[in-house]
Amino acid sequence: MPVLGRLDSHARREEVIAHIAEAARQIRIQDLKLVHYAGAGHIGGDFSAIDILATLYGSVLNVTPETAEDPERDRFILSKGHVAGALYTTLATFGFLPVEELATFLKPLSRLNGHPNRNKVRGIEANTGPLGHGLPIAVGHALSAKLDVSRRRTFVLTGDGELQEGSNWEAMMAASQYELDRLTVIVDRNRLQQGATTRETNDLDPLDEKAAAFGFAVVEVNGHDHGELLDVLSSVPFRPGKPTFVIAHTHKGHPISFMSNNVAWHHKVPGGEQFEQALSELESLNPNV
Ligand SMILES: Cc1ncc(C[n+]2csc(CCOP(=O)(O)OP(=O)(O)O)c2C)c(N)n1
Ligand SMILES: [Mg+2]
Repeated sequence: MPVLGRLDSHARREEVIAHIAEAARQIRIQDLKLVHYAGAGHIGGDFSAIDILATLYGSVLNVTPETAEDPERDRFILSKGHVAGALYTTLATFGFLPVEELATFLKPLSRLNGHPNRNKVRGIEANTGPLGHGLPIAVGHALSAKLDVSRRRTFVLTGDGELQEGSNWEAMMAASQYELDRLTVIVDRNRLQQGATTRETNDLDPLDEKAAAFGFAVVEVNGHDHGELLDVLSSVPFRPGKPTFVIAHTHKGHPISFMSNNVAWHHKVPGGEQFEQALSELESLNPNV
């Protein structure tokens, strides 16, 4: 698999979108293999987040493998750390770690653990896994950027079930108090958590009104539409002095026919026939590549 680069704002929009779409397809293929061969993982949440990750690393984030230690790089924090597999496959696709290393996922002595570890893998900004920690860490990064009078931006991806953790709302109050308009919270709004819908568990709606009441500029996107994601994520902030809250409407397991929007695929592992079918569905997304 060729390593992909980041396309910047000088590239044509259609070219960038095609680049992101191909990256997302490659990431899903790698992620399917990763989960299948490891016999564990969170493929449903991986697949709902991958279009967002591909857009961020494919064009939006000002970070490459060469600038992964640059203090002025943009920061991305994966707060829903259970989808570490999606982050590793994204980082490998964009050259932060060798693609061959993905085969070590969850193996003894591998640095590709079930949750991301910033001390082990270049490009990972925070150790996450216990839900509700990434957004508070992101607020710290965004505040430090503001104190440095820096233009670096901070993006954090949370699950929607994860937003049931009160720590997020404390952090959001602080973000709004400090007017952290270079902070963007992206919510993977797939309406499913582990074993149940968010509505059955602890309903978040009206999420847009709640985030606005906490001082955020709120925008909603189709979290699988690369054009919409690109336009929104590259246009933040929308309101001077306000942090941004992007509600990305997604489906767990997207776009696999038998996984999409099915809560069983939170951490189910595709066996032989399911693996083959999912692989052929992904390969046929763009047979020319
Ligand atoms: C504090 C905490 N409680 C429970 C878990 C176990 N857990 C892992 S994923 C998950 C469901 C998360 O749902 P959501 O945030 O909606 O993620 P997604 O649907 O994107 O997979 C749970 C309960 C955890 N990682 N951390
Ligand atoms: Mg969810």
